[in-house]
Amino acid sequence: MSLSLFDLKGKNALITGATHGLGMSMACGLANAGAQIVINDISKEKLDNAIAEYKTLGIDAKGYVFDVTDEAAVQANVALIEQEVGAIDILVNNAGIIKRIPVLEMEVADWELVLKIDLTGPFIMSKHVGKHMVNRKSGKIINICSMMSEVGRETVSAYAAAKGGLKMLTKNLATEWAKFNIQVNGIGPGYFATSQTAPIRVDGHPFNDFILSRTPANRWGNPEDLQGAVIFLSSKASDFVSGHVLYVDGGILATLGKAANE
Ligand code: NAP
Ligand code: GCO
Repeated sequence: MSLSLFDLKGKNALITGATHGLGMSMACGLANAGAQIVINDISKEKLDNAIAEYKTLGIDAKGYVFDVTDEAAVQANVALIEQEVGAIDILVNNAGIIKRIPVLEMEVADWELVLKIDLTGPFIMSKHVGKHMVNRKSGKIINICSMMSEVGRETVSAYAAAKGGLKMLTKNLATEWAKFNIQVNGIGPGYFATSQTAPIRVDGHPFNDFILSRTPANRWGNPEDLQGAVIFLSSKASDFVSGHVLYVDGGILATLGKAANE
């Protein structure tokens, strides 16, 4: 089996929300596999800082500032990227937020914001990047799902609804665009050490202890743990894989867990 199956030289990859966290790690992985990286963020300051950080890593990332929920901005920036950088071969819908609020206390506005960014954003991005992929009859789309695409937990109802919907959007786009040789898959990270989970990861926080005991690998994920999965789903190696959500979770979804002091 040739490693060239995983070679992304000559490919352009757009990763949303990639100024830090999981997005940045996946972008670095794709760059190291040979892709030209195009990153997005909603903050120009964070984007400029990130471009400089990628440079220190030897990666010539191109940056575009836009809100993934703003369809006009998405359409304009996708056209600009296709013109200035080239065909977008790989789209990673990574941008997302979470709000940890019990349903009885959650305002509808909070609910709608999470759904808008975590589900409508990937829909808008896929629609406008996908139309170019359809014309070229080639493309890879990877949606960053979650454990919450499969299981629930208290206080994250909006996020779980969005990520569950994102899993089904992945399957539907895979169905609709297979005839155009576009593979659409998801990656479902388990619990990873990023700014998004910082509030529930501090030493001594009950959730931190819970996740360590609930995860067979007995550790939080490192963002680098996602690089193999995103390279695989962006490369020729996955040309017959579509509608699949690849969980990178240290085994947590495989197990009921164990007794406290087992
Ligand atoms: P993060 O540190 O909060 O990063 C999220 C990124 O998305 C940030 O760069 C943020 O930009 C950007 N963003 C937010 N709203 C946006 C919008 N409307 N338009 C464009 N960019 C926007 O999160 P993370 O932990 O790296 O997670 C990345 C993705 O993985 C998310 O979809 C998350 O749901 C998912 N995930 C995370 C974990 C985990 O354990 N960390 C596990 C499973 C899935 P700003 O910083 O400028 O706001
Ligand atoms: C939470 C966490 C999770 C992770 C991730 C798990 O509060 O439960 O933030 O939602 O972010 O989605 O896969």
